[in-house]
Amino acid sequence: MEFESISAPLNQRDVLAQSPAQEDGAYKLTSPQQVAAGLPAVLSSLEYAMKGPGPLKGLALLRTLNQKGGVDCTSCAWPDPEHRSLAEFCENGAKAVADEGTRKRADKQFFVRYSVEELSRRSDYWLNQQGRLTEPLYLAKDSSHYQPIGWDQAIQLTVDRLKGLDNPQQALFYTSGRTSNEAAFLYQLLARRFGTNNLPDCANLCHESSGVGLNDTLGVSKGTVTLYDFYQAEVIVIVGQNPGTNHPRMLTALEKAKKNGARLVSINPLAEAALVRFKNPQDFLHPVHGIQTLLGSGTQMADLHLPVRLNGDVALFQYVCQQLVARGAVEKAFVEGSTSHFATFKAALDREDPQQLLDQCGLSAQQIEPLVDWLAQTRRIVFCWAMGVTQHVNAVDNVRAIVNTCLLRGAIGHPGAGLCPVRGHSNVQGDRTMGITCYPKAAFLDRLGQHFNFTPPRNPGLDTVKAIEAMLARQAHVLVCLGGNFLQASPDTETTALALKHLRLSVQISTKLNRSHLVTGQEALILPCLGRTEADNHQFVTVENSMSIVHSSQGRQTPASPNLRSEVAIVCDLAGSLLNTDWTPYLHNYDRIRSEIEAVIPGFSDFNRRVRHPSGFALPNLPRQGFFLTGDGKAHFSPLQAPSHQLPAGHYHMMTIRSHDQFNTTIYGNDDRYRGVLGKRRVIFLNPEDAALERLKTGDFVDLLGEQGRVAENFMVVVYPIPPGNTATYFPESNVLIPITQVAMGSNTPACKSVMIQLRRR
Ligand SMILES: Nc1nc2c(c(=O)[nH]1)N[C@H]1C(S)=C(S)[C@@H](COP(=O)(O)OP(=O)(O)OC[C@H]3O[C@@H](n4cnc5c(=O)[nH]c(N)nc54)[C@H](O)[C@@H]3O)O[C@H]1N2
Ligand SMILES: Nc1nc2c(c(=O)[nH]1)N[C@H]1C(S)=C(S)[C@@H](COP(=O)(O)OP(=O)(O)OC[C@H]3O[C@@H](n4cnc5c(=O)[nH]c(N)nc54)[C@H](O)[C@@H]3O)O[C@H]1N2
Ligand SMILES: [Mo]
Repeated sequence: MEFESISAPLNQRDVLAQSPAQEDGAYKLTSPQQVAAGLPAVLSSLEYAMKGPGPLKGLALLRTLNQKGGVDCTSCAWPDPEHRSLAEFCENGAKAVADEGTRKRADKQFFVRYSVEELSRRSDYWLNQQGRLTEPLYLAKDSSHYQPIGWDQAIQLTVDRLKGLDNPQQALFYTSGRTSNEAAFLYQLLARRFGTNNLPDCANLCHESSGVGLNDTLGVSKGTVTLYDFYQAEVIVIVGQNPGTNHPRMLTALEKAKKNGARLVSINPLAEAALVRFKNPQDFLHPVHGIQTLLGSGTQMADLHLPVRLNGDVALFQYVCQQLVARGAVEKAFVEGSTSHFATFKAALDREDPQQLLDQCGLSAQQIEPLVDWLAQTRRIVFCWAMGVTQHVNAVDNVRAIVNTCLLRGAIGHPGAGLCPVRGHSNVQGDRTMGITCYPKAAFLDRLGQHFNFTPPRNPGLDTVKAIEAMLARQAHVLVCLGGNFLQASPDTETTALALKHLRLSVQISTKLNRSHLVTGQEALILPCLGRTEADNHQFVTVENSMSIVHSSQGRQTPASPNLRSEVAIVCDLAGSLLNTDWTPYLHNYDRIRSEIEAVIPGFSDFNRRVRHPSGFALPNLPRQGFFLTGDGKAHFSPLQAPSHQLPAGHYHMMTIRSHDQFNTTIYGNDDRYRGVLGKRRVIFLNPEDAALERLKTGDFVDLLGEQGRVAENFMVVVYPIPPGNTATYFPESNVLIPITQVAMGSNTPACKSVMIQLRRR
């Protein structure tokens, strides 16, 4: 290659790793909303669809979203119902496709105009607003600007740098969860044939704790319910999840469950709007219900809200289990026949002092009593959870505590019951099924090696946190990212930025500009790819939703630029020169990739025929039928001890959460309508008593001080109903405060929901 080879120690570009702390523009505060969705959601969907792609394309995009034979929504992994509405999308799904379908372009001229340093001084919101990437781009060592590069050269440069490594363990292959099954399968094969299991992914930052907790106890790392179970359930417990913003279509299922008589319980430090009341936007399409919905006050959602203190969930569930045991509500036949380790669990439970458990979770016995009553009355219970459970130091114990409660009531293995970790990214579960993991099971590697006639690496690879540590220690030199925004999704922003700057080469396969394109290795490449809504040479791809249904997704929009390639094509091109193999037959016919998947991964028999069924097909799920894949074939109870949280005076626990106008690190807008904060993201939600103690009021400004000198500057105080001692900020602005060493035991997921901070008035 003509590009010079690299030896210099660190990329010295003066780039900002964080979105600038100065936010301009007016802001407005309203009281937190009680009703989610409704007319404002419909109007917001239309506004985004019109504004980004324009009216015609906007409506065309919405029309095919989540329809049979259409496009799988790129927002969340919530499943599609069998009978679909004409508008089977939500406000945030509309934002996601509008964002991808935007008319704006960050093209060649754009990158001539702005240096990387200048771009880094713009906000994350502004970066995303610049539109779709159109050409492959190269940032040479010590140069200030990206420059266009041909596809062949870009691929060759990546391959040269990979081949130049001392050993394959110095390469990292990250995946975000939007990648199709087909691209994911080939990508992990590429990494393993190259010789490494270094396949960190966004699930390491997300539901890894669920995977570990469920695998330990049930022998599978996925949930056990289908949508049908929601409709049959008598109690649905939603822990640490904000579905109104992050899984809005779940509300339709919850509404139906409520109509069928289910009781909903929300366990959450915040009274999130959608769990209070909901107006189904799909009802607006109905001639009679439309008017009723418009005029009415919506469906009451949670029958009980338990404002648990941050990370008080183990204490709460231990208390609930004690109460169930005391009432004789243990489902004896199930516990004796289908579970093991009950005695050790019970012994640990007996050691817990009930009053201390109540103190730890910050709730009274009276508050919790209805939950115990309802759980004691039925075995048709569904437990749902998301990031409020999985992003704590003891997150795996959180999951085990939920499983214990579920097993005690025998709430698994029959309709209307089970465990439901609600996945985030639309194909994060599918990517894992395809082998995107740094901890592959031996049986999977055996089949992969046999089928493709090679010896896969057996040593475990690096997860996302370990990958950052390896970059810091200069033990990893090339990072390839299939989607995502590695810098802003990871904790400890400045540390992660330093790690990235140690790289020789960083390669981002992306649709839109983000900060990971600016804080790079000495050399960097941007390889622009098709989005899921765009036509890919008449091919369809497949995805797996949160309930293990595999189905097709086919984009039909004209690609944002003629110079984009599909993710599959990019992986095939890389394989061509890296492995000296010809993968073009895969590229020309994705059925061939699916045949390989069928040969390697159980549950995919007759894949190409079955996936052509308009609703797709369900992967086998034995725990759902009451068969557990643990060593002894039983579901395991876990002995637990609730953690205690003694914070030094003047310290607070901070959770980092999503606003209503973002998808992870993609900021669509600066509003969080449901929580009543408009036009501002650098805010900290503070309990009224704590605010009084600190002599702070809404509108005051503070700096947030983390451990070991970490600082996030210039946050506006919003006094808010949140438990005392707890605070909340939006991710990724406050990621700088999360120590890279603060991770969940057992899953190594960054503990983004209990960061210790102090406040400093400005
Ligand atoms: N529009 C939109 N949709 C999305 C995303 C997005 O960013 N935008 N992201 C996608 C992804 S990748 C994911 S993983 C999901 C995330 O979906 P969520 O998990 O709903 O996302 P968070 O905003 O992190 O919200 C966490 C919730 O847990 C609560 N919580 C925090 N700590 C605790 C605790 O200790 N105990 C309890 N009981 N509750 C707690 C918070 O108050 C908050 O309501 O959403 C997916 N869908
Ligand atoms: N503090 C804190 N940090 C967190 C979290 C938190 O709650 N708090 N949540 C964590 C969670 S749950 C997750 S899942 C991670 C998310 O981590 P990631 O998945 O790495 O991040 P995203 O923001 O989803 O990635 C957005 C980028 O993906 C690219 N992209 C979008 N669509 C496509 C596509 O179709 N193909 C390709 N190749 N690229 C595409 C765009 O360039 C866009 O800028 O963040 C984690 N980080
Ligand atoms: Mo996620």
